Amino acid sequence: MRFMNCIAATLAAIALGPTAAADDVTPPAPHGPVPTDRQLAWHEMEFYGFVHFTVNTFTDREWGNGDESPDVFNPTDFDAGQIARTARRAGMAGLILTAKHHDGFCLWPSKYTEHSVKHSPWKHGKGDVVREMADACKAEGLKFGIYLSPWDRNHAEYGRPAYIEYYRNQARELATQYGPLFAVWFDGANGGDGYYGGARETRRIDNRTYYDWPNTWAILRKLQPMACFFSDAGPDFRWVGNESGIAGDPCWATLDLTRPGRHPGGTSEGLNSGERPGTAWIPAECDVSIRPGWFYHAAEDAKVKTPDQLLDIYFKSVGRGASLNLNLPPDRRGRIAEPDVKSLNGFRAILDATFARDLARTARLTASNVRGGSDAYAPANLVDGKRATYWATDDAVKAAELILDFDAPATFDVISLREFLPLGQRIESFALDRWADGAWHEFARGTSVGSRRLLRVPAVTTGRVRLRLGADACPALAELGLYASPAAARP
Ligand code: FUL
Repeated sequence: MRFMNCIAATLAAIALGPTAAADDVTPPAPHGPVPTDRQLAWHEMEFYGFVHFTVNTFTDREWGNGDESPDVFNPTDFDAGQIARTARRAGMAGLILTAKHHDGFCLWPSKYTEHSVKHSPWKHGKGDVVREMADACKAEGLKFGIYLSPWDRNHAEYGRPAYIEYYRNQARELATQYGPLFAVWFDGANGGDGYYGGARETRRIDNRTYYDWPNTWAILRKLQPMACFFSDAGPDFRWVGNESGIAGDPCWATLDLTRPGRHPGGTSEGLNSGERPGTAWIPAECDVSIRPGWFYHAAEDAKVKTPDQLLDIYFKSVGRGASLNLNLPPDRRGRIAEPDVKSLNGFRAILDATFARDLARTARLTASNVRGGSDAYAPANLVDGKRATYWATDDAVKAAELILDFDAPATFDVISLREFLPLGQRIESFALDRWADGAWHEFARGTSVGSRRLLRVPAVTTGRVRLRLGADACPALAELGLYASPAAARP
């Protein structure tokens, strides 16, 4: 009771008292590992897609053996514009194309191999899927990225040093000929049986040493400084440890790089939840296909994820601070099939309706503490729609509260929180209460926030909401939003 009085007095003082005009109040010091500029740009994307397309689309397989004839690659109506448009309308910010999958077939006319589109019947060997996808993404305002499988079941030298040179040459081609890349995706499936130039044998490699990743990354960094590199262990973003699109709860953006086995293709321990405090900022990506397989199979037309399933994935990936990489596999025409488009449209319509109106913007906000009493760190920053401004407290204040007062009772069932990422992941716990019958009643709680935290709750109707934060270092919160999904809005 005494605690409540004290909080009430502080709130009143902040609400009434003059705020020190304090442009000179220093920002909080960063806490723990922090993101690079390229990671911040990637965080802003939140939702993008994979495009799995190659000979497998025509052989009805998930992994080609490497002995497929280029003759099989023959889309009847390839339409990169339709693929990019579908992605943009679904709300995606970019697409990552399988320029080369494990079978080694290249979707661009690489000068380092004959195993590519140049020997396919498609466009009489004059086509370039990577070029068309890169251009279509640009036209739709999407960023473009590539998947270049390290495992190559076609190449005669796979498993030997000469293959690494080949792989790097291909990476250079892709990094120099197709404009800016936002991501290069290095898959963890490596080594096994294959065609290998006719040897048809099993080749095992040591994931830790064979690829000499630091030097491949260095080559690509120079050519594409803003491209984020994916693997099980980063360096820029990490696998989330499953292919079902579900991040852990919590899902910290940090990893401990000193853990044994923490390298590309290494252990998946700790990837789902991240590791705190961790030694590096390596946030999670949830990769999942809209269908059971990564490649298109007509037999899966009736198994496309429903709008509700996609929504659930969205809340468990983007809503847990990870990004969502949703695979849209083109069919044999080279287009996104109708069932997938329909499901994406339904999913988007629900998201748009949910996030159309932020009720927090209609409330009066009062904080238990504002850093230096300065407007620069005031709670108004939570509802200005900007990730660059934030509410922060004084350094000594690691537990803080915020109250939202509404003129009339508001009904919502979705809560959105974002930390100010350049200062690191500081919040350890949060809880939300509603005011009813003269007391606070908790209706939601959680731990990690990071890039974004979305919570779905049974609809709450109240005139007052309280957010309580517990942090490792004074919190820096960039957004608080309250929304009503179409379900909550229904009487
Ligand atoms: C896996 C691959 O083996 C699958 O074929 C797919 O590309 C998926 C995204 O990554 O490791």
